[in-house]
Amino acid sequence: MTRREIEGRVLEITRGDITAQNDIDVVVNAANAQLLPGGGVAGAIHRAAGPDLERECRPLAPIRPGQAVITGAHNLPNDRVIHVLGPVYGRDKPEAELLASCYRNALLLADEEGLSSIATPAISTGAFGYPLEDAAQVALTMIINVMKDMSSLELVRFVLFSENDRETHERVLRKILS
Ligand code: AR6
Repeated sequence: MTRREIEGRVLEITRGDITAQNDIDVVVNAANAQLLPGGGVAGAIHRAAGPDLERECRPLAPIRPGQAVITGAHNLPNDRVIHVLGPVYGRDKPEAELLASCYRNALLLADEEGLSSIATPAISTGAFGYPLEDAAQVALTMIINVMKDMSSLELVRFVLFSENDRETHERVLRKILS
């Protein structure tokens, strides 16, 4: 885990499971448009949260690429879940803008809700096929940009599923900050 102070806020990069962030107020779901369980992050989040999450999601669907909606977290160890729809790489364009919007909208929504910490996986880099290093560049640039506008949010944690993905994000962050 690495921890950096940026604009008086904390940015962490760590390897882990998005459903096991016990000390975090809100976790981000890499959702599908219908806000259904599916695979990857969405599958893991719905499994851990239980069927009431799907029930709460139903009237909020469908969502568009870049959009963020918030629900309760049910059996997850958090207060809330923010569901974002990342772009499908090669199909939803412009993909970098849409991916950046996911992070921007998720962070601003959490801030509006008065939450103090958020954890996010690497949106669009699994089933949606966004190349990891390009996605990391887009995500970290936008997160750093939004940090100066945050009022209640004090901690943003990027949770990567593999050591290789964590190292890539760490390297990209060093490059952005240098
Ligand atoms: N914790 C943290 N990261 C994870 C976890 C986890 N438990 N599981 C996977 N990852 P994906 P997408 C990583 O496919 O690309 C779903 O089926 C994974 O290694 O979950 O936005 C939905 O229903 C990858 O780096 O999200 C949608 O249809 C990243 O999280 C579609 O996939 C995102 O992988 C969304 O695709």
